[in-house]
Amino acid sequence: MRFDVVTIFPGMFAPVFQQGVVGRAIERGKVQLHAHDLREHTHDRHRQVDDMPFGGGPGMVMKPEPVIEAVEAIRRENKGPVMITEPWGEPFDQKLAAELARQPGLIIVCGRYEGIDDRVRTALAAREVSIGDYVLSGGEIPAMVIIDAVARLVPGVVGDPGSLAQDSFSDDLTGWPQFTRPAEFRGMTVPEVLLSGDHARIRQWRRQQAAQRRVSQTKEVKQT
Ligand code: JEW
Repeated sequence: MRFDVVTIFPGMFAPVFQQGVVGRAIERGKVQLHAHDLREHTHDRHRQVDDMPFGGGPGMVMKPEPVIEAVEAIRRENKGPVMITEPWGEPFDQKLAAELARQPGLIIVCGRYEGIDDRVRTALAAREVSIGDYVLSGGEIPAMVIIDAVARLVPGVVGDPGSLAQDSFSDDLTGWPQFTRPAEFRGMTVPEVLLSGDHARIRQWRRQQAAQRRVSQTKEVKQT
């Protein structure tokens, strides 16, 4: 699967995706990631990517021409859908990640400043996606979140298919408490059941703990 990102900060992506599961997938050719510098698609001496908002107001807006020219160039190589990360977009969740993982690729445009001229969305039939309800300073980190979540669903990216199945199983994103050696650390012990070797009891304990985690997480959300 091929990911193309359009950004004014292309250097942000390599250090993140040189590491870990996705980094290995890139090395093995399962995933391709290209971060394109938006400024390479300007034609003026100042390589200007932003301008003042029509109607007035604070800040700057990303100009449409460089973004559209960048995406048109990328589209010759990447036939996937165009996405724009925006705080008001369609919520990004595991179900959407699974849907996007079936595409041949994704083209993600990262906004900065006060956002992108809305004609970009219209002209490119772009899908607006949000990773959550908080204010960020740009679309690069949301793009990384989407790439990470989608890339690990590409066949062969996650080494042990068992851990993948467990993640995407029935929206159970919680999991159970994990422990490793030592069995006792500063007086804190590991639940006896996990040392028992009784796999039926372990399975039952994990299911029950995961359910309990979901309940306590829901309570915390309600309190705020
Ligand atoms: C996000 C792209 C580009 C995505 C998620 N927040 C905010 C905001 C900004 C400008 C104007 C109005 C609100 C900052 N911003 C972005 C924020 C994505 C851009 C500019 C983004 N949160 N924030 N989930």
